[in-house]
Amino acid sequence: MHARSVVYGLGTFLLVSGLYYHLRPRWSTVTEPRFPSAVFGDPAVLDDEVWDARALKVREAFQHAYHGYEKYALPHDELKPVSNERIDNFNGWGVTLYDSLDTMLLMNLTDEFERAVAVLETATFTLPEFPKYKYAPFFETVIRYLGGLLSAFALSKNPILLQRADDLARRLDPVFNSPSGFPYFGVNTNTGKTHGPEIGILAEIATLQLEYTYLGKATRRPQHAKRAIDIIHLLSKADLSRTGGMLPVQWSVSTSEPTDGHVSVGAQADSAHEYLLKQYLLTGSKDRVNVEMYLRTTTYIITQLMFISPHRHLAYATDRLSTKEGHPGRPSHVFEHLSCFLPGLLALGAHTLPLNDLKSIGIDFASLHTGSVAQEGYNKIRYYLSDLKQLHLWAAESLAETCWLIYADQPSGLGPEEVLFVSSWESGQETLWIDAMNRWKVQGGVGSPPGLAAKLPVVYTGEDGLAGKAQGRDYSVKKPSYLLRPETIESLYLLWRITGDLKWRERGWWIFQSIERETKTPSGYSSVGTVEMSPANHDDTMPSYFLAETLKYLYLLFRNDDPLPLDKWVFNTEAHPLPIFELTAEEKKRLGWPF
Ligand code: DMJ
Repeated sequence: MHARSVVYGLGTFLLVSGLYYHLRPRWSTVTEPRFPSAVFGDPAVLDDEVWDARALKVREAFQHAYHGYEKYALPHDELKPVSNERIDNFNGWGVTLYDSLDTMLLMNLTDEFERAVAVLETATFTLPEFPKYKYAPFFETVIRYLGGLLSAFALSKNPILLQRADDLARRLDPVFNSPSGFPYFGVNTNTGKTHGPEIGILAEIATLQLEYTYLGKATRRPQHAKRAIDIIHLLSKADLSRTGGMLPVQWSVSTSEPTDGHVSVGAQADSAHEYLLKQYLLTGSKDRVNVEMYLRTTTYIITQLMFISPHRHLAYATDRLSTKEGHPGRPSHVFEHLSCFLPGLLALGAHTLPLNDLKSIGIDFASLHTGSVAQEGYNKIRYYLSDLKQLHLWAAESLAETCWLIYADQPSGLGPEEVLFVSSWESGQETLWIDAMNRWKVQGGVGSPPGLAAKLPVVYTGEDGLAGKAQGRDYSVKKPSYLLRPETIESLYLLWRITGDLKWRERGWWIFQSIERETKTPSGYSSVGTVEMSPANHDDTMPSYFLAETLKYLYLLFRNDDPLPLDKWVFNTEAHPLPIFELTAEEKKRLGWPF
């Protein structure tokens, strides 16, 4: 795999590094030749020692951030890395500590880990007596605290971590006392009083399956596993005909049916789609219900939510505001940083599922697509039915190309929170990626499939934008902040592991250098207000997911060995790895496991 990469990469590099100097964007306000190796993968950087040194740099970055948190913020939630103040925004239980545990274990930071365990040993998970802490938000508490504890237990086997996880889950349990069984938004862990509206948000009601299944197995307690089973049942029996089998964003916690046709892969939805595949993988690839939902969802995403821009041919995934009368609603053409987890998920599905032989796992792909919306999607992928794996991988790689470019296009080298594909939105000349793919196929499939060709960045500052000069990128920056988010790095990591193509690893290194240059403070790393200038302006926040996810995926991307093989571990949505397992017949009986 690597040898092929070397030959391919060398040819491409020689060709394109020459081309770069002739074609580099002269309208750019950043003119230094800083891109070629990151764009195409520099075959000179194949030496394992170089990558080991890079992994060590990330380990140092983690220590810098965590030591700053320990010094100025512990036992509170997060460090404010400019003012050296602290903030409690997730229950005040020290969320950065919990989110960091398994990263410490992976990085072999034994001292930090032991200090952290000494703190959590006495945790009670009761809310401090302030009006601010009326309830613990269920979703964030599960993915960060529970996920962190379970993953650290799986890696260390320290029983205290499992006891804490079990205790926390029991305190959260009243959230399930809704008429349908979907969790309420939050619960007061002192009183058991629940909190939340009638309308539940998809990501918040359907991102618990991995954590509760593993918790049920590890503790041998059926009540935890039942929470996962119930959610899977509710999702699988909902009427999704309006959205072609895709889970919409808003749901009634009374009736467990969707209340709108808004579909998205970004905020408020992302991890629910992610858990369809990952739940299937976690439980040994046996359960048909989740994988069938995943397959319907990805057909919808590939055929209705993926577009390609008119000039630079950038593939992107957007949301549709509402679905009416059996037809997909209008796309917003907003592409969120959060949606950049999708290329990694599609690549993981292409790598792990027998997409070209679904019959081997008892699935008739055609019959999954019932109803007019789903059938329309199935029809659109007709040229690729014999090689669905390749289609999913191309979708993944073309989206990842854009996720990377929206970093490389900025003077800071950091990715904005949201961009708007103006050329599609203003002109109404939107092109679905699958339609472009079908035209390419019909014309003989010559050259790169739409969206896949590597492109040079086009760099503008915010001032250029205000002066109306920032043309020719196909998008405008809608929300210019960079919140130290992990999604693009997560996808780079998965694509590197799955394809072996060096360019994904190089791009990760390029982004890490931007993070070091633009976000580092004397005590940690700070989110920035706008990616459109360098040096970037710090906004004094360091979210715990920076230590849980961003630095972990960077570290794993650069490590030469593979401590978490994808056929043995599944990452929860906060990048906490959980071990893949199969339930024995006896365990299935005890846990009431129906799949
Ligand atoms: C993380 O807390 C999780 O990945 C979540 O699913 C959504 N995104 C944030 C980080 O961006």
